[in-house]
Amino acid sequence: MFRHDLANQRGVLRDGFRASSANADYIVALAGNPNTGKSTVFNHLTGLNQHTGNWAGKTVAQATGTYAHNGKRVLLVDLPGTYSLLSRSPEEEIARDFICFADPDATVVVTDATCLQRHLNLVLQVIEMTPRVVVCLNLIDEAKRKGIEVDCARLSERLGIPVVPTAARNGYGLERLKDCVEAVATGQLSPSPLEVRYPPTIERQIEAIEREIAPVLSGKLKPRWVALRLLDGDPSIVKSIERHLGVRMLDARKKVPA
Ligand SMILES: Nc1nc2c(ncn2[C@@H]2O[C@H](COP(=O)(O)OP(=O)(O)OP(=O)(O)O)[C@@H](O)[C@H]2O)c(=O)[nH]1
Ligand SMILES: [Mg+2]
Repeated sequence: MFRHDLANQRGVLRDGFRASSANADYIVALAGNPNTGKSTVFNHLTGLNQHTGNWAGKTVAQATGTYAHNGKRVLLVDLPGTYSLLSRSPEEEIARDFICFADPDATVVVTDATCLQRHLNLVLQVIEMTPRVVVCLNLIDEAKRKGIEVDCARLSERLGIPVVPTAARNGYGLERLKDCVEAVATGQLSPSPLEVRYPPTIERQIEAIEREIAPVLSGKLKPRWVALRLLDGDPSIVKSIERHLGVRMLDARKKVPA
């Protein structure tokens, strides 16, 4: 069942990203490295029901569109193509902030089956933020042509999230992708993603920071993920948290161990 209360709470945040949930039952973000077939997936799913513009306050293009599935209306947001979510560029910051603060009901990460290893970096970064993730293993036709076989069941088991093989150019696998997205967005399926563990010295720092910031975040963001970004020395996450969640990070920031 769709979580109406949560939807209302998130409404304001989503409007800030020009992704109003007013006419949709749920919101789905489409992330992925450049040139993985995101727009092909997006066009196939949304057809002519698209709207293009710019992200609020940025010169980066934004495309949103809707599709209907099992009687529900889904708003799909095509995020800028990024290799990571470390906010080193406006594109990376938009993708990160949308997944974090617009709190989509599901995030699809489109990957290239012909060079999967390179794409898993982004998948791991997204599952550090949210468990509601589906991997779209695109270009499976190209992979087959090159003699590359991917064990999707094993990959899904290792990552702890659904993995759907697709060939978006001819529509292969996209019905199954919609089913998986719906299952994750509605909570019918609750993935438990792999948690990347770091060496003990880093884990101790993560725990110390988590303890300090958890009360400030009050359940709105995963403290572990924010702690990792603070350890990265990324000041933009503090600004984004203050802007989007309306909380003060200043005190927590002072206590971050050197
Ligand atoms: N063979 C094959 N080609 C595909 C598939 N999906 C997309 N393509 C092709 O891959 C190219 C890139 O696709 P796009 O959809 O533009 O990729 P994108 O991720 O939106 O790219 P950027 O927006 O530039 O990051 C296009 O030429 C597509 O036709 C697929 O499943 N199989
Ligand atoms: Mg594109």
